[in-house]
Amino acid sequence: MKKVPMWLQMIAGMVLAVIVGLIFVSMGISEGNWLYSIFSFVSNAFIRLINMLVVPLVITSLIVGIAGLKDPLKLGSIGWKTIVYFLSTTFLAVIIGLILVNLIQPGTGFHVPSDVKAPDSGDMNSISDTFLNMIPTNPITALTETSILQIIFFSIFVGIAMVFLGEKAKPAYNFFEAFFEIMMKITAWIMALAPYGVFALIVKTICDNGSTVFAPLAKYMFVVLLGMLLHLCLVYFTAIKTLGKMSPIKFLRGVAPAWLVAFSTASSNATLPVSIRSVENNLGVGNRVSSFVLPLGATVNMDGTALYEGVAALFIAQAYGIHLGLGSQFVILITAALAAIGAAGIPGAGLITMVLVLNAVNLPVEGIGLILAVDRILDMFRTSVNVLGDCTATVVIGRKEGEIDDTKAEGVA
Ligand code: DAS
Repeated sequence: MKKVPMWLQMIAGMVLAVIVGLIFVSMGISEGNWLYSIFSFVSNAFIRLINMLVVPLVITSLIVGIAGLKDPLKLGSIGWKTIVYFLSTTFLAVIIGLILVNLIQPGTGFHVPSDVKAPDSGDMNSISDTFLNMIPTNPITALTETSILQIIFFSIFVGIAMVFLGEKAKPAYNFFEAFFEIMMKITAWIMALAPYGVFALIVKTICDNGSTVFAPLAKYMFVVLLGMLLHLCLVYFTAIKTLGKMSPIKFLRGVAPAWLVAFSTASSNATLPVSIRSVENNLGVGNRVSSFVLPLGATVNMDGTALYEGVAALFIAQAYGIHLGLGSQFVILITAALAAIGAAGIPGAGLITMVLVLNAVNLPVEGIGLILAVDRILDMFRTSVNVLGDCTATVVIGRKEGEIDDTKAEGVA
């Protein structure tokens, strides 16, 4: 019998969960009822499992991704251009997301009952504190206290040092690589539980908030998708045209195999072989560029995820009726970018690192329950944007390095 596609299973599960949730609401089932307790237990357990992954997955993904560059010479002209391009597009993505979520306010008017206190309103010195607090005075306490920004900061240093140490760091690289494989296996198991976790969360969320939850969720999805579309048109197409000296339509057609695989797998890592083949065979990008930019990009360049993290954090704040000042939103800008850098190229990674953005501005981690129901659908779109961002980088840097053979791209025109 033909396997039902994942996306169809997901939508069917969500519809069923909504029906069950509405039946529970009509029966007056709420907190205190044994049925409600079962769904509450399953959803809380699932959120705790996601929390469990954050630290080990971020550490191993970053160290292996950066140390995997192997050749410090690659950190030469290609390296620095790539890092500047990656950081610029990531911050632009978060800025686009923050502008939209402040303008459209998808979570406003939908108050989740909670005694969560509003974080201190951000002011200028909290911005310098954000940067200072990123530097761990003790990496071990950063681990035990789950100071994710400090963990990311330290992991990036470890990865770069391993690149320069080369063979001397081989044992460490082998350890972290094996640990990353272990973490990806555990993540895959936990993500396999997602349909059950999402089902329980939808039922619990409807029991807690009634059917009023749909409109804000739909608006939240609209803001994320609109933000990614704007990022594609305003940032990527401009970069491809002005810096890559290539037609955006030719580019999109050339990398179509990559973003289609990214959409269906929701995994940048799984798409990597297709991305490399697409930019080399269809756009004429040289292997010297693609073999550096794409593997690094699949690990640290996730513009779709960064935009999503910024929007989701503010949506949760709005839903809890918490006003975040400019300083706090600046903290979100930095942490959403770092959360995207720390996210692994596997399904659900963006949701996992979401925890650090919420922690950074004292937002309740349970807020993830509000967005989890639609996360897998958004993951497919944000992974597509992540992969597209990596591919635009190869065209822009390839052009700067004189590593694009336009004759190869002719057939794609
Ligand atoms: N699924 C991740 C990726 O592979 C992105 C995310 O979870 O945000 O890029």
